[in-house]
Amino acid sequence: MGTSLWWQDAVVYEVYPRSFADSNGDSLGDLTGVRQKLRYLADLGVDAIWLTPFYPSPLADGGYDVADYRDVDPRLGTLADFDHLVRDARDRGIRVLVDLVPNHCSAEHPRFRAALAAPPGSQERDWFIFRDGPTNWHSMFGGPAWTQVPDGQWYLHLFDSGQPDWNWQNPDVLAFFESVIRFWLDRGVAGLRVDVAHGLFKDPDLPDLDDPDPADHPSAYYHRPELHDLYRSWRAILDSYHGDRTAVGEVWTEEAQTLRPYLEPGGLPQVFNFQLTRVRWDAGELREAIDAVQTLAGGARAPWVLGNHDVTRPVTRYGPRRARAAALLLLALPGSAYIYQGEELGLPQVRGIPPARRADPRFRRTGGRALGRDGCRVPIPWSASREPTWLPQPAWWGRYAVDAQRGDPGSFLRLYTAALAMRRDHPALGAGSMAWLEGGQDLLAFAREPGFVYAANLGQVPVAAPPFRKVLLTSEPAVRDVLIARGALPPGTAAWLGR
Ligand code: TEU
Repeated sequence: MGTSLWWQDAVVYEVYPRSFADSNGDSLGDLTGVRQKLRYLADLGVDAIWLTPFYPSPLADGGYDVADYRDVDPRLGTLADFDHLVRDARDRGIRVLVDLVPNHCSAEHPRFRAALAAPPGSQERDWFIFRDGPTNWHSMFGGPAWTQVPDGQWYLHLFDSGQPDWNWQNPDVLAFFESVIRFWLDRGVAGLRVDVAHGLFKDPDLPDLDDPDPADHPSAYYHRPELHDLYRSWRAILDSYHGDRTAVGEVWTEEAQTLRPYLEPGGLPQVFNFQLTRVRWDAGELREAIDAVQTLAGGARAPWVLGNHDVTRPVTRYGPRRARAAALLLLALPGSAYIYQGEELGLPQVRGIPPARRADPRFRRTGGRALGRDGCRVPIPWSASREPTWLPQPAWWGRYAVDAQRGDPGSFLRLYTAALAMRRDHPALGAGSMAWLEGGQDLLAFAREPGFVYAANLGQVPVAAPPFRKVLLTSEPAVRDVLIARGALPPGTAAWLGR
């Protein structure tokens, strides 16, 4: 479809390194573990991987509390291991993206330690947001967004108290992050995923809010207009490097419209659209959500996402059968798509993690009222013989093991692998356009040129599929015969059709 830049139709696989692959048996995944699984990722057929934070961190928030932006957590490896991973990935045609965490750092970061050691009003404190009294803002993880220090001042942390917010009004903070960005681009990464990209700048007046939980609406701390000059400057850095580097902002919004200013020309190359994580498996809701993205910018600039390390696993949200139909939707939509590790195995959310083993600050800060996100971060079952892992794998985890799924034509892994292979070959897939096809109210169907149709049955009884010449791929193997014999799609299934 005349795609010019690799990221416009890339399938990117999100790796949560501590929960991916453990190369040294210490029950924690590591960078060498990722490198040892590059063959798996190449066979699966992804174009790139995004590594969530692997930097030195006291793990107040799974590594999103960064103590050193330019190093590797010694438990996960070394910078040499990182370079080795990038090199071997390149040899397999896989690009590497790293996570940039600019809204906050770790309370153990040397700059924050220096701020604590310095008096109120000092230059050191000006790297963060210190005040004599708190506002009424709440932390995203529960409880207040401010913590008091011994001399009486308070510092802002939109997330955990171990994650102080940087002061983006301070030019030194800008310069610091430019150097961090260059550090990783110089090491050969293909791009950055920008954490809480709707955060960073706060209203300098730090006002109390009418609603102390404004969710992801524009507010005194989210979606500030100052962001866009910053992102234009980052875009210029990216563009100054060889090889079409990208950056994808993690921008959560209540309404798709709020994404608009991020998608103006010259800003970050991409921002996620989380539409598919926010709506039910309902033809009307999905169609509206997809249209909203298509009208704004399309999936090339606003990649599609079914799940990530922050949201309940798709299999648990939809049920396994519909999650397979959703996977075919994700990979048929125009533009780029992200797959979170384990989605290709159909892993469900793990509910029964013992409280003492839970690591998510949201669990801690809500006194256990919110279970938090550990349930989608349980390490990948590579084989049916379970190994000890930092978040415990349930007894039934082996059922989802990679080695078991490889030989099973009806497995999730085989479906994802087949879909990704077809997506590479089929001229209609990847970037481009789509046109809805009308059918009954339970049919979600669209055509892409040349000659491709996605059709899903979101209802409870069989529906007639749109006219087709050929069945390319079905969410369940048995659906092929039903389509050929009766032209019908059973409930909860989807197909890729040639016409
Ligand atoms: O998540 C961002 C995040 O949690 C918020 O955008 C939040 O979802 C929303 O505003 C609530 O309404 C990122 C990481 O993906 C997550 O794992 C981290 O915990 C978080 O940032 C803090 O770094």
